[in-house]
Amino acid sequence: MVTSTESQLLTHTTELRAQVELIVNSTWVSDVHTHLFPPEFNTFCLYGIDELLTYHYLTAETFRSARVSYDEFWRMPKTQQADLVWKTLFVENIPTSEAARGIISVLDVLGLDTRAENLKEARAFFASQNPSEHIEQVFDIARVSGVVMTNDPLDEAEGQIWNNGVELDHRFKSSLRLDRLLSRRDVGTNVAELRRFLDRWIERMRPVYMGVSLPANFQFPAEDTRDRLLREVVLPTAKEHGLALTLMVGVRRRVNPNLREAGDGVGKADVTAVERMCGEYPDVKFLATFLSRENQHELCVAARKFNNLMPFGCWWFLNNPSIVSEITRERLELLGTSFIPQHSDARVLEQLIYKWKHARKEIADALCDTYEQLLLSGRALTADEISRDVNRMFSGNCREWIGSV
Ligand code: FIX
Ligand code: ZN
Repeated sequence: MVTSTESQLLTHTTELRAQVELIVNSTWVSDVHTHLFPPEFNTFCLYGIDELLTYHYLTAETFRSARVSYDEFWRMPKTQQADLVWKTLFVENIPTSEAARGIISVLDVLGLDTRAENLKEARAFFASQNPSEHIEQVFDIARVSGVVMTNDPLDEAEGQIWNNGVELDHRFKSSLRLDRLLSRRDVGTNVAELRRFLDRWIERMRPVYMGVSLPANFQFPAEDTRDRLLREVVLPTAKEHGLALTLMVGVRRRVNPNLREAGDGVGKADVTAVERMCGEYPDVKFLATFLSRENQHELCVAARKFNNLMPFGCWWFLNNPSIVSEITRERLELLGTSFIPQHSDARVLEQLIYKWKHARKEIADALCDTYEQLLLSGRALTADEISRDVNRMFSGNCREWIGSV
Protein backbone atom coordinates (compact mmCIF):
# COMPACT_ATOMS: atom_id res chain seq x y z
CA MET A 1 0.00 0.00 0.00
CA VAL A 2 1.37 3.46 -0.99
CA THR A 3 1.31 5.92 2.02
CA SER A 4 0.27 9.59 1.45
CA THR A 5 3.76 11.02 2.03
CA GLU A 6 5.41 8.69 -0.51
CA SER A 7 2.80 9.61 -3.14
CA GLN A 8 3.87 13.17 -2.85
CA LEU A 9 7.52 12.43 -3.35
CA LEU A 10 8.78 15.06 -5.79
CA THR A 11 11.07 13.17 -8.13
CA HIS A 12 11.18 15.56 -11.09
CA THR A 13 13.11 18.84 -10.89
CA THR A 14 10.35 20.78 -12.68
CA GLU A 15 7.62 19.80 -10.21
CA LEU A 16 10.12 20.20 -7.36
CA ARG A 17 10.89 23.80 -8.47
CA ALA A 18 7.23 24.59 -8.98
CA GLN A 19 6.40 23.36 -5.48
CA VAL A 20 9.30 25.26 -3.87
CA GLU A 21 8.31 28.53 -5.57
CA LEU A 22 4.65 28.05 -4.61
CA ILE A 23 5.53 27.34 -0.97
CA VAL A 24 8.14 30.12 -0.64
CA ASN A 25 5.81 32.69 -2.20
CA SER A 26 2.77 31.73 -0.12
CA THR A 27 4.34 31.13 3.31
CA TRP A 28 3.76 33.94 5.82
CA VAL A 29 6.92 35.57 7.15
CA SER A 30 7.83 37.23 10.45
CA ASP A 31 9.86 40.37 9.72
CA VAL A 32 12.34 40.56 12.62
CA HIS A 33 13.76 44.04 11.96
CA THR A 34 12.04 47.10 10.47
CA HIS A 35 11.72 50.82 11.13
CA LEU A 36 7.98 50.71 10.48
CA PHE A 37 5.37 52.17 12.82
CA PRO A 38 1.55 51.81 12.88
CA PRO A 39 -0.71 54.90 12.45
CA GLU A 40 -0.94 55.25 16.26
CA PHE A 41 2.60 56.66 16.06
CA ASN A 42 1.44 59.56 13.84
CA THR A 43 4.29 61.00 11.77
CA PHE A 44 6.50 57.97 12.47
CA CYS A 45 4.15 55.95 10.23
CA LEU A 46 5.47 56.44 6.68
CA TYR A 47 3.72 55.34 3.47
CA GLY A 48 3.08 56.59 -0.05
CA ILE A 49 5.10 57.61 -3.10
CA ASP A 50 6.87 60.65 -1.62
CA GLU A 51 8.17 58.63 1.33
CA LEU A 52 9.13 55.75 -0.98
CA LEU A 53 11.15 58.02 -3.29
CA THR A 54 12.91 59.98 -0.52
CA TYR A 55 14.12 56.72 1.09
CA HIS A 56 17.80 57.24 1.92
CA TYR A 57 18.91 54.45 -0.45
CA LEU A 58 17.42 56.50 -3.35
CA THR A 59 18.64 59.90 -2.20
CA ALA A 60 22.20 58.53 -2.12
CA GLU A 61 21.76 57.28 -5.69
CA THR A 62 20.17 60.55 -6.84
CA PHE A 63 23.15 62.60 -5.69
CA ARG A 64 25.30 60.50 -8.06
CA SER A 65 23.28 61.50 -11.13
CA ALA A 66 21.46 64.77 -10.43
CA ARG A 67 23.22 68.12 -10.73
CA VAL A 68 22.05 69.41 -7.31
CA SER A 69 23.96 70.49 -4.23
CA TYR A 70 23.28 68.94 -0.84
CA ASP A 71 21.95 72.26 0.47
CA GLU A 72 19.64 72.75 -2.50
CA PHE A 73 18.22 69.23 -2.09
CA TRP A 74 17.67 69.39 1.66
CA ARG A 75 16.02 72.82 1.34
CA MET A 76 13.42 71.35 -1.03
CA PRO A 77 10.01 70.22 0.35
CA LYS A 78 9.64 66.40 0.33
CA THR A 79 7.40 66.37 -2.76
CA GLN A 80 9.99 68.33 -4.75
CA GLN A 81 12.72 65.96 -3.56
CA ALA A 82 10.57 63.01 -4.69
CA ASP A 83 9.96 64.66 -8.07
CA LEU A 84 13.72 65.03 -8.55
CA VAL A 85 14.41 61.43 -7.53
CA TRP A 86 11.74 60.17 -9.94
CA LYS A 87 13.01 62.35 -12.81
CA THR A 88 16.67 61.42 -12.20
CA LEU A 89 16.44 57.68 -11.51
CA PHE A 90 13.22 56.62 -13.31
CA VAL A 91 12.80 59.02 -16.29
CA GLU A 92 16.28 60.18 -17.26
CA ASN A 93 17.77 56.76 -16.40
CA ILE A 94 16.57 53.14 -16.35
CA PRO A 95 15.79 52.18 -12.73
CA THR A 96 18.40 49.39 -12.61
CA SER A 97 19.51 49.61 -8.96
CA GLU A 98 17.84 47.27 -6.45
CA ALA A 99 16.26 50.18 -4.55
CA ALA A 100 14.94 51.73 -7.77
CA ARG A 101 13.68 48.40 -9.14
CA GLY A 102 11.93 48.03 -5.80
CA ILE A 103 9.80 51.08 -6.53
CA ILE A 104 8.89 49.59 -9.91
CA SER A 105 7.84 46.33 -8.22
CA VAL A 106 5.62 48.24 -5.77
CA LEU A 107 3.95 50.38 -8.47
CA ASP A 108 3.44 47.32 -10.67
CA VAL A 109 1.83 45.24 -7.89
CA LEU A 110 -0.47 48.16 -7.03
CA GLY A 111 -1.43 48.56 -10.71
CA LEU A 112 0.23 51.96 -11.17
CA ASP A 113 2.10 53.21 -14.27
CA THR A 114 5.80 52.31 -13.94
CA ARG A 115 6.79 54.57 -16.88
CA ALA A 116 4.87 57.70 -15.78
CA GLU A 117 6.45 61.05 -16.62
CA ASN A 118 5.40 62.44 -13.22
CA LEU A 119 3.94 61.37 -9.87
CA LYS A 120 0.39 62.71 -10.34
CA GLU A 121 -1.31 59.29 -10.67
CA ALA A 122 0.73 57.71 -7.87
CA ARG A 123 0.06 60.59 -5.46
CA ALA A 124 -3.67 60.42 -6.16
CA PHE A 125 -3.66 56.66 -5.52
CA PHE A 126 -1.86 56.84 -2.17
CA ALA A 127 -3.86 59.90 -1.06
CA SER A 128 -7.04 57.85 -1.56
CA GLN A 129 -5.89 55.04 0.76
CA ASN A 130 -7.38 54.51 4.22
CA PRO A 131 -4.25 53.89 6.38
CA SER A 132 -5.42 50.82 8.32
CA GLU A 133 -7.00 49.18 5.25
CA HIS A 134 -3.82 49.98 3.31
CA ILE A 135 -1.68 48.35 6.01
CA GLU A 136 -3.90 45.27 5.83
CA GLN A 137 -3.56 45.16 2.04
CA VAL A 138 0.23 45.62 2.07
CA PHE A 139 0.80 42.97 4.78
CA ASP A 140 -1.41 40.57 2.80
CA ILE A 141 0.35 41.21 -0.51
CA ALA A 142 3.78 40.80 1.10
CA ARG A 143 2.54 37.80 3.15
CA VAL A 144 4.00 39.39 6.30
CA SER A 145 2.32 38.18 9.49
CA GLY A 146 4.00 40.79 11.66
CA VAL A 147 6.94 43.17 11.94
CA VAL A 148 9.34 44.08 14.71
CA MET A 149 9.73 47.85 15.06
CA THR A 150 12.84 49.74 16.15
CA ASN A 151 11.89 51.71 19.25
CA ASP A 152 14.26 54.20 20.84
CA PRO A 153 13.37 55.01 24.47
CA LEU A 154 15.64 58.06 24.28
CA ASP A 155 13.77 59.53 21.29
CA GLU A 156 11.70 62.25 22.90
CA ALA A 157 8.79 62.29 20.43
CA GLU A 158 8.51 58.51 20.37
CA GLY A 159 8.93 58.33 24.14
CA GLN A 160 6.01 60.71 24.51
CA ILE A 161 3.73 58.43 22.51
CA TRP A 162 4.66 55.44 24.68
CA ASN A 163 4.21 57.49 27.87
CA ASN A 164 0.71 58.40 26.69
CA GLY A 165 -0.05 54.67 26.79
CA VAL A 166 -0.36 53.76 23.07
CA GLU A 167 -2.40 50.64 22.14
CA LEU A 168 -0.25 48.65 19.70
CA ASP A 169 -1.61 47.05 16.52
CA HIS A 170 -0.93 43.32 17.08
CA ARG A 171 1.02 43.09 13.83
CA PHE A 172 3.62 45.55 15.14
CA LYS A 173 5.91 44.19 17.86
CA SER A 174 8.30 46.47 19.69
CA SER A 175 12.04 46.16 20.24
CA LEU A 176 14.16 48.21 22.62
CA ARG A 177 16.88 49.94 20.64
CA LEU A 178 19.95 50.69 22.71
CA ASP A 179 22.27 52.62 20.37
CA ARG A 180 21.99 55.88 22.31
CA LEU A 181 22.22 54.17 25.68
CA LEU A 182 25.37 52.29 24.62
CA SER A 183 27.00 55.36 23.14
CA ARG A 184 26.99 57.06 26.54
CA ARG A 185 30.44 58.34 27.45
CA ASP A 186 30.05 57.53 31.16
CA VAL A 187 28.50 54.86 33.36
CA GLY A 188 29.47 56.65 36.53
CA THR A 189 27.83 55.17 39.59
CA ASN A 190 24.37 54.71 38.16
CA VAL A 191 24.43 51.13 36.89
CA ALA A 192 21.42 50.43 39.12
CA GLU A 193 19.63 53.49 37.73
CA LEU A 194 20.29 52.35 34.15
CA ARG A 195 18.99 48.88 34.98
CA ARG A 196 15.82 50.44 36.41
CA PHE A 197 15.56 52.59 33.27
CA LEU A 198 15.62 49.47 31.08
CA ASP A 199 13.18 47.65 33.40
CA ARG A 200 10.74 50.56 33.10
CA TRP A 201 10.91 50.56 29.30
CA ILE A 202 10.63 46.78 29.10
CA GLU A 203 7.50 47.08 31.25
CA ARG A 204 6.11 49.84 29.02
CA MET A 205 7.04 48.50 25.56
CA ARG A 206 6.98 44.76 26.16
CA PRO A 207 9.75 44.36 23.55
CA VAL A 208 10.41 41.03 21.84
CA TYR A 209 14.16 41.76 22.03
CA MET A 210 16.71 44.46 22.83
CA GLY A 211 18.75 45.54 19.85
CA VAL A 212 21.78 47.61 18.97
CA SER A 213 23.80 48.49 15.91
CA LEU A 214 27.55 48.41 16.48
CA PRO A 215 30.45 49.93 14.56
CA ALA A 216 32.93 47.98 12.44
CA ASN A 217 35.59 48.39 15.14
CA PHE A 218 33.38 46.87 17.86
CA GLN A 219 35.42 44.81 20.29
CA PHE A 220 34.34 42.50 23.12
CA PRO A 221 35.87 42.47 25.68
CA ALA A 222 37.11 46.02 25.57
CA GLU A 223 38.33 48.63 28.06
CA ASP A 224 35.50 51.05 27.35
CA THR A 225 32.18 52.33 28.63
CA ARG A 226 30.19 50.29 26.11
CA ASP A 227 31.74 47.09 27.43
CA ARG A 228 30.79 48.03 31.00
CA LEU A 229 27.23 48.93 29.93
CA LEU A 230 26.89 45.62 28.11
CA ARG A 231 28.25 43.61 31.05
CA GLU A 232 26.67 45.49 33.95
CA VAL A 233 23.37 46.68 32.45
CA VAL A 234 22.27 45.16 29.14
CA LEU A 235 23.29 41.50 29.39
CA PRO A 236 22.08 41.03 32.99
CA THR A 237 18.78 42.66 31.96
CA ALA A 238 18.49 40.34 28.96
CA LYS A 239 19.11 37.36 31.21
CA GLU A 240 16.67 38.53 33.89
CA HIS A 241 13.83 39.19 31.42
CA GLY A 242 14.63 36.26 29.14
CA LEU A 243 15.05 38.70 26.25
CA ALA A 244 17.25 38.05 23.23
CA LEU A 245 19.88 40.62 22.28
CA THR A 246 20.03 41.57 18.60
CA LEU A 247 23.43 42.69 17.34
CA MET A 248 23.79 44.52 14.01
CA VAL A 249 27.50 44.91 13.45
CA GLY A 250 29.66 46.76 10.93
CA VAL A 251 28.12 50.18 10.29
CA ARG A 252 30.27 53.32 10.02
CA ARG A 253 27.91 56.13 10.83
CA ARG A 254 27.93 59.37 8.81
CA VAL A 255 30.98 58.80 6.63
CA ASN A 256 29.43 61.62 4.57
CA PRO A 257 27.26 63.77 6.88
CA ASN A 258 25.97 65.82 3.92
CA LEU A 259 23.92 62.79 2.93
CA ARG A 260 22.27 62.68 6.37
CA GLU A 261 20.62 59.23 6.87
CA ALA A 262 22.09 58.18 3.53
CA GLY A 263 25.59 59.01 4.76
CA ASP A 264 26.41 55.77 6.61
CA GLY A 265 29.03 53.30 5.36
CA VAL A 266 30.22 49.77 6.01
CA GLY A 267 33.34 48.22 7.52
CA LYS A 268 34.60 44.70 8.02
CA ALA A 269 34.08 43.77 11.67
CA ASP A 270 35.53 41.25 14.11
CA VAL A 271 33.12 38.31 14.35
CA THR A 272 35.14 36.87 17.25
CA ALA A 273 33.76 39.70 19.43
CA VAL A 274 30.28 38.21 19.03
CA GLU A 275 31.62 34.67 19.45
CA ARG A 276 33.14 35.65 22.81
CA MET A 277 29.87 37.25 23.93
CA CYS A 278 27.95 34.06 23.02
CA GLY A 279 30.54 32.01 24.89
CA GLU A 280 30.51 34.18 28.02
CA TYR A 281 26.67 34.41 28.12
CA PRO A 282 25.37 30.93 27.21
CA ASP A 283 21.99 31.70 28.80
CA VAL A 284 21.35 34.69 26.55
CA LYS A 285 20.05 34.28 23.00
CA PHE A 286 21.72 36.44 20.36
CA LEU A 287 20.44 37.36 16.92
CA ALA A 288 23.25 38.71 14.78
CA THR A 289 23.65 40.27 11.36
CA PHE A 290 26.83 41.77 9.90
CA LEU A 291 26.86 44.54 7.32
CA SER A 292 30.07 43.54 5.54
CA ARG A 293 29.99 40.83 2.86
CA GLU A 294 33.39 39.71 4.11
CA ASN A 295 31.95 38.76 7.52
CA GLN A 296 29.20 36.42 6.29
CA HIS A 297 31.19 33.16 6.16
CA GLU A 298 32.69 33.82 9.62
CA LEU A 299 29.21 34.43 11.03
CA CYS A 300 28.01 31.07 9.68
CA VAL A 301 30.98 29.30 11.25
CA ALA A 302 30.48 31.16 14.55
CA ALA A 303 26.85 29.98 14.59
CA ARG A 304 28.05 26.39 14.14
CA LYS A 305 30.04 26.83 17.36
CA PHE A 306 27.40 28.60 19.47
CA ASN A 307 23.77 27.42 19.42
CA ASN A 308 22.68 30.57 21.24
CA LEU A 309 23.59 32.55 18.09
CA MET A 310 20.98 33.03 15.32
CA PRO A 311 22.23 34.64 12.09
CA PHE A 312 19.56 36.73 10.45
CA GLY A 313 19.01 38.83 7.36
CA CYS A 314 21.06 40.30 4.55
CA TRP A 315 21.34 43.76 6.05
CA TRP A 316 21.20 47.07 4.13
CA PHE A 317 24.06 47.13 1.54
CA LEU A 318 23.81 43.32 1.39
CA ASN A 319 20.12 43.41 0.50
CA ASN A 320 20.77 42.93 -3.23
CA PRO A 321 19.68 39.81 -5.17
CA SER A 322 23.17 38.61 -6.11
CA ILE A 323 24.39 38.91 -2.50
CA VAL A 324 21.18 37.59 -0.90
CA SER A 325 21.57 34.57 -3.16
CA GLU A 326 25.22 34.06 -2.19
CA ILE A 327 24.61 34.46 1.56
CA THR A 328 21.50 32.25 1.58
CA ARG A 329 23.29 29.43 -0.25
CA GLU A 330 26.30 29.61 2.08
CA ARG A 331 24.02 29.52 5.12
CA LEU A 332 22.03 26.53 3.77
CA GLU A 333 25.28 24.67 3.18
CA LEU A 334 26.71 25.47 6.65
CA LEU A 335 23.60 25.77 8.84
CA GLY A 336 20.81 23.82 7.14
CA THR A 337 17.62 25.75 7.94
CA SER A 338 18.77 27.00 11.38
CA PHE A 339 18.90 30.68 10.35
CA ILE A 340 16.54 33.58 9.55
CA PRO A 341 17.19 34.31 5.85
CA GLN A 342 15.99 37.88 5.62
CA HIS A 343 14.51 40.93 7.30
CA SER A 344 13.21 43.91 5.36
CA ASP A 345 14.61 46.89 7.34
CA ALA A 346 11.60 48.66 5.79
CA ARG A 347 11.15 52.33 6.72
CA VAL A 348 8.14 52.92 4.45
CA LEU A 349 5.14 50.57 4.56
CA GLU A 350 5.01 49.59 0.86
CA GLN A 351 8.69 48.60 0.91
CA LEU A 352 7.47 45.34 2.48
CA ILE A 353 6.01 44.47 -0.95
CA TYR A 354 9.28 44.63 -2.93
CA LYS A 355 11.75 43.65 -0.21
CA TRP A 356 9.90 40.40 0.41
CA LYS A 357 9.05 39.76 -3.26
CA HIS A 358 12.72 40.12 -4.25
CA ALA A 359 14.01 38.14 -1.24
CA ARG A 360 11.56 35.27 -1.78
CA LYS A 361 12.81 34.93 -5.38
CA GLU A 362 16.43 34.46 -4.26
CA ILE A 363 15.50 32.21 -1.33
CA ALA A 364 13.33 30.02 -3.60
CA ASP A 365 16.13 29.74 -6.19
CA ALA A 366 18.66 28.81 -3.51
CA LEU A 367 16.31 26.21 -2.02
CA CYS A 368 15.50 24.78 -5.48
CA ASP A 369 19.20 24.24 -6.24
CA THR A 370 19.80 22.77 -2.78
CA TYR A 371 16.89 20.32 -3.04
CA GLU A 372 17.81 19.43 -6.63
CA GLN A 373 21.30 18.52 -5.43
CA LEU A 374 19.69 16.38 -2.72
CA LEU A 375 17.48 14.67 -5.29
CA LEU A 376 20.53 13.95 -7.47
CA SER A 377 22.27 12.60 -4.36
CA GLY A 378 19.44 10.10 -3.93
CA ARG A 379 16.80 11.59 -1.59
CA ALA A 380 13.48 12.86 -2.90
CA LEU A 381 11.30 15.26 -0.89
CA THR A 382 7.63 15.84 -0.22
CA ALA A 383 5.84 19.19 -0.38
CA ASP A 384 5.11 18.89 3.35
CA GLU A 385 8.80 18.59 4.14
CA ILE A 386 9.61 21.66 2.04
CA SER A 387 6.82 23.57 3.74
CA ARG A 388 8.23 22.57 7.11
CA ASP A 389 11.67 23.94 6.11
CA VAL A 390 10.28 27.22 4.79
CA ASN A 391 8.06 27.74 7.82
CA ARG A 392 11.03 27.18 10.06
CA MET A 393 13.13 29.82 8.26
CA PHE A 394 10.25 32.31 7.81
CA SER A 395 8.71 32.16 11.30
CA GLY A 396 9.76 29.08 13.32
CA ASN A 397 13.28 30.25 14.17
CA CYS A 398 11.92 33.68 14.99
CA ARG A 399 9.22 32.22 17.26
CA GLU A 400 11.79 30.11 19.09
CA TRP A 401 14.10 33.08 19.61
CA ILE A 402 11.77 36.01 20.26
CA GLY A 403 8.21 34.65 20.21
CA SER A 404 5.51 34.94 17.56
CA VAL A 405 5.63 37.94 15.23
O1 FIX B 1 20.85 50.47 12.27
C1 FIX B 1 19.88 50.15 11.57
O2 FIX B 1 18.85 49.65 12.03
C2 FIX B 1 19.97 50.38 10.08
O3 FIX B 1 19.15 49.46 9.45
C3 FIX B 1 19.55 51.78 9.73
O4 FIX B 1 20.30 52.67 10.46
C4 FIX B 1 19.72 52.13 8.25
O5 FIX B 1 19.55 53.52 8.08
C5 FIX B 1 18.74 51.44 7.35
O6 FIX B 1 17.63 51.86 7.19
C6 FIX B 1 19.16 50.27 6.64
O7 FIX B 1 18.42 49.68 5.86
ZN1 ZN C 1 17.50 48.92 10.55
